Amino acid sequence: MGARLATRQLATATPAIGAHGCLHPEVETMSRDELAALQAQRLRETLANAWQHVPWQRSRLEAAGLHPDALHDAADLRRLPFMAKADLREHYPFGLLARPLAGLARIHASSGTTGKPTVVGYTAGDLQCWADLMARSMAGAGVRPGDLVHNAYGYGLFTGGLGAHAGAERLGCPVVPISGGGTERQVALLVDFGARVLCATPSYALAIAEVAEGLGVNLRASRLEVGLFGAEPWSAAMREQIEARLGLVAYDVYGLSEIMGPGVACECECRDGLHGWEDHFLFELIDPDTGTPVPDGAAGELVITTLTKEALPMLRYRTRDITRLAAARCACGRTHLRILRVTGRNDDMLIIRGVNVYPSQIEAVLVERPQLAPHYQLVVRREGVLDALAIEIEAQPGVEPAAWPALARDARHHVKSLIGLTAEVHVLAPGALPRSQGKAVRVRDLRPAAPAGTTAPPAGGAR
Ligand code: DLL
Repeated sequence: MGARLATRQLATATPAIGAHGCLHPEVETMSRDELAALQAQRLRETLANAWQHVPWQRSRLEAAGLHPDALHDAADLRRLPFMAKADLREHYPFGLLARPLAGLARIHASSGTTGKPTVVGYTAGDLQCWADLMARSMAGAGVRPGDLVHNAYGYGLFTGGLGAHAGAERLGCPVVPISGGGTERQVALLVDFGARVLCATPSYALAIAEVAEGLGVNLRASRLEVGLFGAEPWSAAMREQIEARLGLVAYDVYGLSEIMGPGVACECECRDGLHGWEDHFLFELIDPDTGTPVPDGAAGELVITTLTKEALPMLRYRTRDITRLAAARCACGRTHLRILRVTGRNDDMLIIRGVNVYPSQIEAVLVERPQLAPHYQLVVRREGVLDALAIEIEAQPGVEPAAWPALARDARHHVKSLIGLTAEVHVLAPGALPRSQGKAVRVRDLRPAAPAGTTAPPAGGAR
């Protein structure tokens, strides 16, 4: 009995955390040259895996003249055309997997709002890598072994719940696997169990704050200290709101099911961009119109190649996410590049009377107005040949209805002067708009048929 317990203790040994929360300091602070060599080596292995096991990938590689053995460095990959979500849909459900079903340990999917879901598969080794990277991400954000993690990301086909869960366990943290929803119960358990860490979408974190306030519960006085928020765009102003109302430090975590799930990139304590884990992924930033690399520091669409995925090697996947990259070494000492805040998806961009705008840009302007609540929706209509935008936003509780029209005029003025966009603003009663339990729906597109590429319903998924 004693011997068995001793073995079990060895198997679950608490991970050691280095300076600045580095869980894998030898990798996180590796020199750029070492990182490039590791990437080239892993890229060759990834190409070989795709070549041998995925006929569609092999024909792409052959057409590009890219034999895995001939690959010199990561730059050679630029000869290969991009791949997109449509490629996964076309090979639905399992056509791009490099392993037979029996060789998989798990399947996830993101449902989208139209058509077939995007299906992704993981080997046992893939799940281990994912747990390691999520644990690395959490450690960098200040989570420590033994911290109680309240995980309000949805469990199920969505990668958020199980991804954060496995990362927390890998870090040696007990997890409350509460999933999304049942917000009053979430508030009660946050208080009773005393979690130090909250994992949720930013919009759901706000919904939790709001319900707590309505119940007269002060979560600022709870033991919450760290929040890991992601899965949807959120502005700096939204971060301030969440921090003020929940009494924690909020970190941004990024990921997507096609590539892995949460933990592809995460902020460290410097909160100056999200470290993209370059020992497992190759990042490129392209002009979404031309497909060519953008100049250093410019905004573009993130393209990701997996370097260690066994079940689903992804080669030059267009994420549709718009961001900037920072290559300079971060003050924390990590050498992996930083992905700056993802402002939105290419396909969420609205073009209103010639002005290109992401919902998160509008959010940034609205959330700064103290008498408005951070609950809003953008409604797009067709008026004649032009698109028109209406912003629906709630007043803060306690603000007299008589003051709403003036608030609406003020918000309209700031949206016009800061973004250059003319929009009607409707201030609504507190609680008038639906609350999310996962990803918030920010755009209601009421146009008869949206022209391709201008806008689309938000990237969906089981939340
Ligand atoms: O949202 C994975 C995830 C779960 C990430 C939990 C972080 C936390 P999908 O459902 O496949 O996967 O959606 C991926 O969500 O392409 C982005 O458009 C958006 N997204 C994810 N994280 C962020 C973020 C998960 N931190 C899509 N900021 C991505 C902005 C984000 N957008």
